Amino acid sequence: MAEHDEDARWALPARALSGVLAAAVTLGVGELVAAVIDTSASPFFAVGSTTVDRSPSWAREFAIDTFGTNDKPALFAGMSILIVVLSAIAGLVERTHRPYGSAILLALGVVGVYAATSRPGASAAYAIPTIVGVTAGIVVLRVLTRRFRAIGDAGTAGEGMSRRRFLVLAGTAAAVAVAAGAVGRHLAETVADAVRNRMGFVLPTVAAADRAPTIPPGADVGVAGATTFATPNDVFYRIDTALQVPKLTTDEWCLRIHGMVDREITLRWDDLVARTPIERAVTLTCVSNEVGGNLAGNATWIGYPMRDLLDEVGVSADADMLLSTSSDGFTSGTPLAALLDGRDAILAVTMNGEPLPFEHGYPVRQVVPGLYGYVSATKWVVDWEITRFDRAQAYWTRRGWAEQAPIKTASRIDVPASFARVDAGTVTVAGTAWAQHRGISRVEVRVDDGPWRTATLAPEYSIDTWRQWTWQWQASPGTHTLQVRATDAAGEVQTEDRADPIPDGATGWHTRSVTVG
Ligand SMILES: Nc1nc2c(c(=O)[nH]1)N[C@H]1C(S)=C(S)[C@@H](COP(=O)(O)O)O[C@H]1N2
Ligand SMILES: [Mo]
Repeated sequence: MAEHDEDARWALPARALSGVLAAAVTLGVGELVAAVIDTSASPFFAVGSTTVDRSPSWAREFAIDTFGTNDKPALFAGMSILIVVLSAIAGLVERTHRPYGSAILLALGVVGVYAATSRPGASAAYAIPTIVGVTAGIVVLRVLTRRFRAIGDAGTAGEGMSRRRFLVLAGTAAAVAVAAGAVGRHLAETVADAVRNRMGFVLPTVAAADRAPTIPPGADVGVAGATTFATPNDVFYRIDTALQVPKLTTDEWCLRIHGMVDREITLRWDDLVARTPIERAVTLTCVSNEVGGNLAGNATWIGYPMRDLLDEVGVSADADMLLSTSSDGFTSGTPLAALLDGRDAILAVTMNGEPLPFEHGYPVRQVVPGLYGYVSATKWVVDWEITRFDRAQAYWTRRGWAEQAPIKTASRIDVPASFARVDAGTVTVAGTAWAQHRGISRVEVRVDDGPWRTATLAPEYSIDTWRQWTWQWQASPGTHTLQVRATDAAGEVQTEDRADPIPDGATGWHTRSVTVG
C-alpha cells in the first residue's frame, strides 16, 4: 500500500510533464514542417502574429509602455506560460478522463489552424504544420499517460509501464521536440536565399549632385551620452508587427502599383534600380514615442523618389491616399499631397551605406520626411494602391490611430542622465530636438521653472533631420528640475500640453530631475 501511495505521488508531476512534452513536440514538429511549407505557417508564430494583429490599441500601448522594444519577448513569454499551464492540465486530465486531455491539445490545434490560415497570403497548406504537430503531440500524450505499473509488479507483463520506461519515453519526446524545433527555427531564420541575396547586393551609384551633404563635424556635440547625429543600424529603433522578419530576395520582390491610376504597372527589381537614385539623411520617428522617449533614429538612405513613380502611373485627381502594403500584410496610408509636394520621399534600398537590414525592410522600404512611421515608412513594401482616405483604412487607423500624422515638434534631454548626480559648477546639458520637414530654429532650457535660457544649436543639417543642442548650466547644490522645449522654423513653440501617443503622437515638455552634490 505504501508503495502504491509513493507511486501516485510520483504520478502527478509525471502526468503534468507528459502534457508539457506533448505540447513541446507539437510546437517543435510544427516549426519543422512550417520551415518546409512557409515560415509564417508556424503554429506558435501564427498565433502570436494573430494576437498582435487582433489586440486592441490599449493592449498595444500597454505592451509598448511596459516592455518597450521587448514587447515581442514579453508576448512569447506570455504565450509559453499559457501553453505550459494548459498542456500540464491536459496531461493530468488525459490519465483520469481520457480523452479530454487530447481534446485540449486538439482545441489548441484548432486555434493554431485558424491563426495560420488567416495569415496574409495563407493557403490551405498553412494548416499542415499545426495538424502534423498536434497529431504527433497527441500520440506522445497517449503513450506517456499510460498507466504506471505498481512497484513490485515488475514481473507481470503488459500491465502498464515502469518508471524507467516512462523516463526513456519522456526523454525521447523531449529530444524530438528540441531537435525538430531547433532545425525548423534554423531553416526559417537563415532563409539562406535571402541572406545570400543581401550579401551580393550592389550599392547603387549616386550622382555627385544627388548625394547627401557630408555631415559637418559640429552636427555631433561631442558630449558623452548625447544622441549622435547618425544612428548606427544596429542600435536604430525597430517597430513593426512582424514576429518573423520577412526575408525576400530582390528577385522575389516586386511592387504592384494599381487603383486610381492611368496605367497600372508592376515594378521589378531591375526596373527599380534602372532609375536615378538620390541619397538623403532623414530622421524617422514612431508615433508611440513618449515624451523623452527614444523611438527615433537618423540614417542616410539611398532610394528612388516616390514622386517619379506616381507621375509615371498617372494619379487620378480624385485620389488622396497611397495605401502601401508590406509582404506580411501591414498597411499604411500616406497622403498623396505629402508625396507630391517636393519633399524627398523615397523607396529606400540602403541604410547608412549598407543594404537595408532585414529588420529595417530589405530589400525595399519607404522613407518619407515629416510623417510618423505608421503612416509612411512601410518596410518590405510590395503593393501600392492609389485610393482615397474615405475608401480605405490602414493597419493602425483601423485600430484607433489618426489618419493624418505629421511628426510633432519634440525635444529631449539626454545628458545628465535620469536621476544623475553631478558636481556643482558648470554642467553641460545636452540633447536633441526634431520637427521634421519644418526644421528646428531654437531650443530653450529652464531650471526649476525659472526663466527659459537659449541653448546652443548644432549646425542645421537639413529640415528633415534632428538637431542636437547643448547648454552650460551653472549648477548649485540641491535637487533641480531641468526642462526643455523647442521651436520649429515657423516660430511655433512646442506645446506644454501633455498628450498620450494615441491617436497622433505625444506632446509635452521633457522634464528631468538632477541632483547636484
Ligand atoms: N511592414 C511594416 N512596415 C512598417 C511597420 C510595420 O509594422 N510593418 N511599422 C511602421 C512603424 S509604426 C514605424 S515607427 C517604422 C519604424 O521603422 P524602423 O523599424 O526601421 O525604425 O516602420 C513602419 N513600417
Ligand atoms: Mo511607429
